Amino acid sequence: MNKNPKEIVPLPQYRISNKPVFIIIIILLFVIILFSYFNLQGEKLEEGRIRVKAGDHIIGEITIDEVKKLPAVNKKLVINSTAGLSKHNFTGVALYEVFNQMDPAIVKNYKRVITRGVDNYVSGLNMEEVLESNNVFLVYADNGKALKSKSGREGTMRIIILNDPYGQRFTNYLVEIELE
Ligand SMILES: Nc1nc2c(c(=O)[nH]1)N[C@H]1C(S)=C(S)[C@@H](COP(=O)(O)O)O[C@H]1N2
Ligand SMILES: [Mo]
Repeated sequence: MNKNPKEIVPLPQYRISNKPVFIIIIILLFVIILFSYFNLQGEKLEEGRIRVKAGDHIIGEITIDEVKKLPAVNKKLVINSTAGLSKHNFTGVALYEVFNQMDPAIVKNYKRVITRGVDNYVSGLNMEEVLESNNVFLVYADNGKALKSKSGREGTMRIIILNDPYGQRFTNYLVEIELE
């Protein structure tokens, strides 16, 4: 490429001892490994998939496609939130059906159901409420349209509680359920 190789100015030759450079590289590698470890610990869960756990133990995961295969119901309701009244016609599945699909022992073994959204919004329910015949649903569509994720894409799920007219405990962008 260089037509005249004589124009290339040789780089100045610094005399750096190898040892401190080597030590710094080792320290940097260690820091990178440490950070990636903490990153994995606080792993960001993705919408469209729900992780069910009890303590540190992961009981199971269910995807939106698997939820859609369960017997679907439509639920009309009006949410009376701070933003005013909003009319909905949600499509989804009773939450206990989702638990039973994963493991029928879940509804017997746990008393509390803590729901978490991708934005870390946390809400709680008692298993008794979940087992009521027409109360807690895991929904994925509203007025026939797929629910939008936090970033506006399709394919997210939400908890609705028919006995809660104000909607505070409705967890949007659901990614995790913790059982106690
Ligand atoms: N993930 C998540 N879910 C949430 C909230 C939130 O901030 N994040 N707000 C709650 C509150 S206070 C209300 S009133 C309803 C609002 O429902 P909307 O998103 O359909 O307006 O969602 C509830 N669920
Ligand atoms: Mo609210």
